[in-house]
Amino acid sequence: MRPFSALLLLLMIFGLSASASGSTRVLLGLGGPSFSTMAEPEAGPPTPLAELAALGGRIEYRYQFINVVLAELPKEAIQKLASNPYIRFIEPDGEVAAPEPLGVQELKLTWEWLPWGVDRIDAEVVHHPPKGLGLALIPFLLLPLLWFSSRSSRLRRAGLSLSLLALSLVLLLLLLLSGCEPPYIRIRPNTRGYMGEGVKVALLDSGLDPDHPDLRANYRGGYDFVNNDPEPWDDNGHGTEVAGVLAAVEDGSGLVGVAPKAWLYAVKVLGSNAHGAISDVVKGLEWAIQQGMEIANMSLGTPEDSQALREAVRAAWSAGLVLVAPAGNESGAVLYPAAYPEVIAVSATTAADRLAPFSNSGPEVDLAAPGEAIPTTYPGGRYRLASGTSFAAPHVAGAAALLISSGIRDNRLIRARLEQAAEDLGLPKEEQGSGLVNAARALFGEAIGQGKLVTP
Ligand SMILES: [Ca+2]
Ligand SMILES: [Ca+2]
Ligand SMILES: [Ca+2]
Ligand SMILES: [Ca+2]
Repeated sequence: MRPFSALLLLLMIFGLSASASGSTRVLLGLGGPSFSTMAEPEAGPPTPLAELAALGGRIEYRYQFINVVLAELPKEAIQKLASNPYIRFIEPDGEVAAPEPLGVQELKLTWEWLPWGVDRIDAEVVHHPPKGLGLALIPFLLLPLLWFSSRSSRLRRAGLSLSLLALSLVLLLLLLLSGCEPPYIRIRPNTRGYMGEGVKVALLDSGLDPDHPDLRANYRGGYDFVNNDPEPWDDNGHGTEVAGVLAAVEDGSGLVGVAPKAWLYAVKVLGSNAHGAISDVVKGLEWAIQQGMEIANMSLGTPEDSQALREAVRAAWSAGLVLVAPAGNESGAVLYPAAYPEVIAVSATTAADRLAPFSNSGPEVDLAAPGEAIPTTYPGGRYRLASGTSFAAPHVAGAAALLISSGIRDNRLIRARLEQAAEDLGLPKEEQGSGLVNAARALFGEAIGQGKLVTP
């Protein structure tokens, strides 16, 4: 345990959050010097679980991937249990929430729309790398126009036509040799596109509407830790909004997401009010590891540091997951879990490339992404404009999915690529981190791929 002041503070928190029955839910970190759960050490202090039982506590859940248990405990017993040398920490099961929702607006879509954020981070370039042929055709198309509209002499028209023809051929040759070159992206000819095909993304959120026409094809399952059932339906809307940004399908109607063929797994850890328990987020991360997820997007946060969540995030990172979370919407400090080193903290930008006025900022921000007036899916087959860092995070998670579908598997390398390829918006580092995420630069850029690894 930390000094006594911390314990006192803890007791105050417990005093406030304890239920009427006088018992409270805690996360217990087990371990410590010569710890063994097998047997009680002779003439030593009792094992923490034995002492927990003796004090009238009850284990609710034992995590497999970190040495932590979720327990119900009479609040008088907390101080007693905290002095057990085999208990590394004891903390209340705190609350997380989707960052405060901001104004939303219903959308009516008549044809398939490329959302501005997907366009801004050049995900569409990764989906369909420009072949360059279109550009070379322009002079060809100008030929008849020139011929029929020109008042010059036959000879001059023939001369101009010939030079246009030559220009077309030169352009065609250049484009075939070097590929098309939008600013700062160099794409070799015959580069194939990527859409996040089959990349497993866990959305730790309020669930997902599996019947939404723009999500149905990518929904692959999940779990509801709030109601303990295998149907993580969205009774809030937030999770469905996050899902659409990440992986709305390209099907000719509605919207296109950042990774339109990524597989979505809804891990419901937030209830109908978009609030949830730290213990459920930790369960969600355990599920994500066990189910072989490659990315976990956690569009949720809390200002309170939690040792259990910190250890869960570290274990998920070690298991190879790319972890992404929003900075938060309080115009304040970066929330947890985004603030943990293993998690990519994402701030939100506007269409004018400024920091969105609501976005949190600070030294923990790793990347910026579009987060204001983002068109996305909403339960009931609907569409909405949503604002918040919650919708910036899935831009980054989607870009990671595009990288994974191109064959890059190492989460350290994926993160390094995303950060090295980010576009400097000229904002302070506290606001943009490494810069605005850019999927095309991360995949096709020249200045990258040198294998510099990020080790948080
Ligand atoms: Ca673009
Ligand atoms: Ca359910
Ligand atoms: Ca669509
Ligand atoms: Ca971080």
